[in-house]
Amino acid sequence: MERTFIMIKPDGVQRGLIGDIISRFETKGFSLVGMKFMSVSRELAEKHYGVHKERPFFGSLVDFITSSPVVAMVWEGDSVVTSARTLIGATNPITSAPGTIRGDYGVTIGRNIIHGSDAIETAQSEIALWFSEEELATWESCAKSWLY
Ligand code: RTP
Ligand code: MG
Repeated sequence: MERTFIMIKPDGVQRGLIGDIISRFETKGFSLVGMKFMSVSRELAEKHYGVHKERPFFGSLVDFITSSPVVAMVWEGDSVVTSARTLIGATNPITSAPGTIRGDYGVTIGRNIIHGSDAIETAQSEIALWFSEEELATWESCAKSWLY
């Protein structure tokens, strides 16, 4: 079953959006398999956003992610990587569609509420970076397999 890494960024936590965001993933039909509320070290933030290290916004992005706690999560389900990106919306909240998390709550690109892995391989490396195997709980839904 496919998994993705989702992080509610410091602005999502500060604005009280944790419950709403988790609810959107649950009601869509995905299963939570890992979650922790945590402060992020510079080392972890720099590794997580390593692909952007040459970009002009890298320093301010790392400053922001380490500024206040985040909620790190792993969600599981059919095509969850792509579906999560759809639920989240485009990077710049000014153009994210209404109904998406960023489209409903965001205004500026540097404060866009939430992160989601952008591909299956990225998801695998991000899950391994943020979680140990023991922190992930695999569970069977009591619903029938045809129910989504
Ligand atoms: P994320 O990785 O956080 O889920 O966001 P994303 O895939 O939609 O966008 P990405 O290109 O990976 O950018 C990572 C984060 O960097 C900040 N950013 N600022 N021009 C800018 O100032 C700029 N561009 C990107 C955003 O907060 C973005 O989420
Ligand atoms: Mg990204």
